[in-house]
Amino acid sequence: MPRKTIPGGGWQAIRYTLRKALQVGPWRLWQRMRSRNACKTCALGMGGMKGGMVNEAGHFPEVCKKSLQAQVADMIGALPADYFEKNPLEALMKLTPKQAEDAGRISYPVILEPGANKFRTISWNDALTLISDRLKETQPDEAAFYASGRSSNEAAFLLHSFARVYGSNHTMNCSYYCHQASGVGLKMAFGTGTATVDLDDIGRADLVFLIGANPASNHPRLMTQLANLRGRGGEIIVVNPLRESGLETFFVPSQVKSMLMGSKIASLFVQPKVGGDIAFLVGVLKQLDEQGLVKQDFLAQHADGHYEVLEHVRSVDWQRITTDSGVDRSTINETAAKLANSKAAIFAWAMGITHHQWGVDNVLALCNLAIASGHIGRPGAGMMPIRGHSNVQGIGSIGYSPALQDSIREALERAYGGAKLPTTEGYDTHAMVEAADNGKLQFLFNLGGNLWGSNPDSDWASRAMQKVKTMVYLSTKLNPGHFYGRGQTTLILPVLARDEEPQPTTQESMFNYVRISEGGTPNVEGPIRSESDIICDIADRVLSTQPVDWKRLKDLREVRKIIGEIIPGWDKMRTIDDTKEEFTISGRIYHTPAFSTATGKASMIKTPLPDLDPDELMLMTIRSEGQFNTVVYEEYDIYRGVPHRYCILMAAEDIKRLGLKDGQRVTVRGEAGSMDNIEVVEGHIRAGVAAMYYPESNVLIKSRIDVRSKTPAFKSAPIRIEINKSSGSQSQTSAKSLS
Ligand SMILES: Nc1nc2c(c(=O)[nH]1)N[C@H]1C(S)=C(S)[C@@H](COP(=O)(O)OP(=O)(O)OC[C@H]3O[C@@H](n4cnc5c(=O)[nH]c(N)nc54)[C@H](O)[C@@H]3O)O[C@H]1N2
Ligand SMILES: Nc1nc2c(c(=O)[nH]1)N[C@H]1C(S)=C(S)[C@@H](COP(=O)(O)OP(=O)(O)OC[C@H]3O[C@@H](n4cnc5c(=O)[nH]c(N)nc54)[C@H](O)[C@@H]3O)O[C@H]1N2
Ligand SMILES: [Mo]
Repeated sequence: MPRKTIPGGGWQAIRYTLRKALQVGPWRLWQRMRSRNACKTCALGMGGMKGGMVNEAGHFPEVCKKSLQAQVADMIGALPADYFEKNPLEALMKLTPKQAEDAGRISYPVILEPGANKFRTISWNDALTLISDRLKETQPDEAAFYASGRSSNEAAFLLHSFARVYGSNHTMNCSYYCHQASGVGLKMAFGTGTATVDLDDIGRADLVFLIGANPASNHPRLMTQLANLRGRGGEIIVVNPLRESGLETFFVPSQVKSMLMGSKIASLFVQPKVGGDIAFLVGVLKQLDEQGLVKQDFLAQHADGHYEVLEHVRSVDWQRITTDSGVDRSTINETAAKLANSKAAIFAWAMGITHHQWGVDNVLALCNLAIASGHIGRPGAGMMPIRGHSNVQGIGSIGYSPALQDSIREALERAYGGAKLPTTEGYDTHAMVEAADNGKLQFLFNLGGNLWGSNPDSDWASRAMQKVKTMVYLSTKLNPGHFYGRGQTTLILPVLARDEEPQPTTQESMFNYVRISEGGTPNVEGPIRSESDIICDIADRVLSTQPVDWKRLKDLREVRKIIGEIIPGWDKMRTIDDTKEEFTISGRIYHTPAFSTATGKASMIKTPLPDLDPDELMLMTIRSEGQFNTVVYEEYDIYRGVPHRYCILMAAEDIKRLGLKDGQRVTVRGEAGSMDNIEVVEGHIRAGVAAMYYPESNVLIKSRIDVRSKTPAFKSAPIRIEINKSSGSQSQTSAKSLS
């Protein structure tokens, strides 16, 4: 029997909120939640000048468990002054992600020197001098700058522009491990790489096609929109190998009726195989074509490439489609009928689509379906990648990538007094870690995030990162990446979160909406500094004042003016400090079928079906409701009924086939490594597919990279199950798997 699962939202979410509030004081938490700052968690976006817990449409209250988790986590006390004295490296390496997170806010700079077994405190002056001296000694081509999407547009802009003036284009961000395939695919199809719809469009749609995403736990506020859509008679097609309970019924905490009765979410739940999405999408298109339901007039006027795509779709036979997708013909036909009957459909997706070697093809197959069914370039219809980090889209928009468009580079050179910026393309994230492993990286600067924890093949990531001469982290909290992803010399510098910054900053949501965060006062005491201030100080020490006066750029109004001048669609940023006007970036949302491609038409591009071994057990590494990426807040996963993180979720059929039992401990062997003492949990997952939690399971995964997006296949890793010879305790498993 599958374990008992709990539907999404509801009283448990409210009880959790109350418990969290008591940890830091309800009034104090309320004030923080209501402060005028963009929410720190996902990219759905809320807060900003309209006030905390308000969305861009002005709706209040908007709140979810995650935003509370993140807020409370930043408010708990600081690391004790003697923390590193008491905890040598060896002890730090035994911390689980949750223990590292719970240790407290980093509130003073520390350094780990070559050969030392303990971090020691270091003054800001000494830390910044050491960092700038090391940068001066390093060839710019051997220095890299990673950013996670947690930082502000201003800090990210300062860091990438400093790196380029210094001479390095190795500026990459976490999106290479996240939505890069969406950006690449959307750009190929429509000429822009982000959502083509805004928040209001969800209110206009009558169908949402939700594939490879679990918003019930990862974007809970989207669930209100989905519940409302069902409430007004709309349809939701969910495509996911795992029957996520929150995608069937969700209890929206802010709606009385929903809290009592629950809101139905999926009107059709399709469970494909991992790797079966393209076959399924091609099948739906084939059915539309066979029924004469493809919008031929729309294609003739507004699309390119449709002949080739339709020819391909016709050439794939039904047998292959149903076998490869694992979806039967009647479900494919039902999906096609719902799409054809819809007046306005939105296609929404997340990591279940991008985390594959065929990630870009997955996105293109979705675009093909949207174009051929005419659900693009109209109000209420279009593409909606459900983004991850709260500002991952912003840092990409303002140029945090290994290659700047020529026009932006030239504009930046002009804005920076004629500075000459490098033109060769820098490393993507995976290529950067490979360069480190090949001894080609001397210096690595991390603006937030947990690069080590987000990498596939943890042993490889440890080995590669430990070769780097100087490793610098700007972080709010500790995570295992600081210890396993250490360099020969490692500095951890404490930074303020956005609601603690002395100056306002900005963030961009997944709907291309730029918010202002007003800032505030630090939650904990200590010499904690703002990200942008640290970056300007380093830049000033390395490059002095010519041609750029970095000290002047400490005034973030100046940075916003430059961004407004050089980034297309961001004109309003120039005057935002006077107007306080939050805005939607122009040129990205398509309410008419005029696209940003060279021809102005949407491009349809053929998507081959991946060749997969049908007998292989495929692992998808996923998130639980109680974590935010590599940060673990709670060990259990209530939505899926999984008691702790060292579990493997499997179908009853596979459990039986392999001669296992629910609750049994096994060894899971992947291409890169293995994990012992993993508990088998029976779940509502399709046969042939298993699920485990990221980041712990990254020890198993070999880097199979999608050539176009450079994204590792985190959701299609072949594994084997072995019966445990010896059984140990759970903590031994975690320590072993990490070392
Ligand atoms: N609570 C919480 N919220 C978060 C985060 C978090 O860690 N915790 N992380 C943030 C970030 S950075 C991101 S990118 C997003 C991630 O948000 P999601 O993408 O929703 O998260 P995942 O758990 O990685 O995977 C999502 C779903 O994809 C399904 N899936 C896996 N493989 C396949 C496949 O081959 N085909 C199909 N159709 N489905 C598949 C899984 O069953 C799972 O339900 O969430 C953001 N919000
Ligand atoms: N196997 C597997 N691997 C994956 C994934 C998966 O689904 N499966 N998902 C991938 C995805 S979608 C992503 S986005 C990446 C995540 O990659 P990252 O963005 O690199 O990782 P996070 O876990 O979000 O980073 C957490 C750390 O950020 C720091 N931090 C928090 N807030 C701030 C802040 O305001 N400023 C600064 N400077 N630091 C801050 C804290 O120190 C915290 O410990 O992982 C990827 N890796
Ligand atoms: Mo992400």
